[in-house]
Amino acid sequence: MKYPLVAALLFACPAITFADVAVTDPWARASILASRPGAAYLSLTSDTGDRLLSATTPVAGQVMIHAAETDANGVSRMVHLEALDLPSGQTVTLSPGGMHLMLMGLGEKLREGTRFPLTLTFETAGEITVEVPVLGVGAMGPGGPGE
Ligand SMILES: [Cu+2]
Repeated sequence: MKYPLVAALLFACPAITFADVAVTDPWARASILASRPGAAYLSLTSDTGDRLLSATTPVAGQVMIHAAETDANGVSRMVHLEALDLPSGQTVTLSPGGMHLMLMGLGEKLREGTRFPLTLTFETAGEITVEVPVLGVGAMGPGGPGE
């Protein structure tokens, strides 16, 4: 009699496709001045494909999704993204020199050793809140030089 097992699998499936973005290694750089925007970095993986629509945190007035673009003269500038596509099964990494979450209008400067909550809103997965540790001013990532 195998029906109970089939029923259990059917019930399990919706839970697998719902709320399924892995947010790994979130971190932010300490900022020198509150008047300068801060930056937060993390890695996002969605098994089913999703889109990061927005982010909020109590420590900043606004969080913007930025990419970095280098023009023909080798000058790097930041490009505002309305949303960040997460192709299914691929890890999208935000890191210094590339994509980042720009923390505009900081209430106070980000101090090394502190943490702040960051709420990410995804098209399919909905809201996911992570704790973001603040690393050193020259840090390149968790476990990297300058941590
Ligand atoms: Cu930026």
